[in-house]
Amino acid sequence: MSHLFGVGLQIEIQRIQVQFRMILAKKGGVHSLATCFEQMDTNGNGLIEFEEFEKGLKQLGLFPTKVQLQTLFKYYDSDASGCISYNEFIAALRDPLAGPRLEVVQRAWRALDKFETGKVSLDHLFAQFTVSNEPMFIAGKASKEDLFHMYGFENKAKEGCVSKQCFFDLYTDISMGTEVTATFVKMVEHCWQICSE
Ligand SMILES: [Ca+2]
Ligand SMILES: [Ca+2]
Repeated sequence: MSHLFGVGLQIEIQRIQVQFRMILAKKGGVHSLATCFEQMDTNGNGLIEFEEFEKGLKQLGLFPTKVQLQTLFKYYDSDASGCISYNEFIAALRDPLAGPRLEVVQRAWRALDKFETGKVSLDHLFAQFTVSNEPMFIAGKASKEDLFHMYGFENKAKEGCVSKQCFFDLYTDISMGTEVTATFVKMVEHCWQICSE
């Protein structure tokens, strides 16, 4: 009996998650994740407590029941510390890369990490990084350095290298903010010069 109840609850929670993701995607993907987190964290301590989580979801038009809310909160709070950190928040809301989106990121990584070491140096990334198709670059609003910085590779690097996991996480975030799959694929192909033709 409790098992059946559990399955029903899981489906409800999935439904809430889908709605939550759709709201965030409409607001602009990964950038809205950061904004959303800040707005939910009303006492500004860098963590989302249970009450903040409940209020925040309500403000977005989501009204889970108390049981759903508790389950959802536990799912987000993966280390069971009693509050949701920013990393936990992002991890819970990420849409995994799939289909052509996953394929193109895999292709980009293979082109960068030719010897399959699982990491690529920042210097090599920067050398391969191509911005000639970026609207901000074309408009003269951002340099190659600016754009590289916007991608956040330096922040993710350890000892001057970006790991495969970081690279995929970064593109998972970018993918969330890019509604059309063809646009995402083209962007990655141009960026790393792996156009298929
Ligand atoms: Ca807080
Ligand atoms: Ca936590």
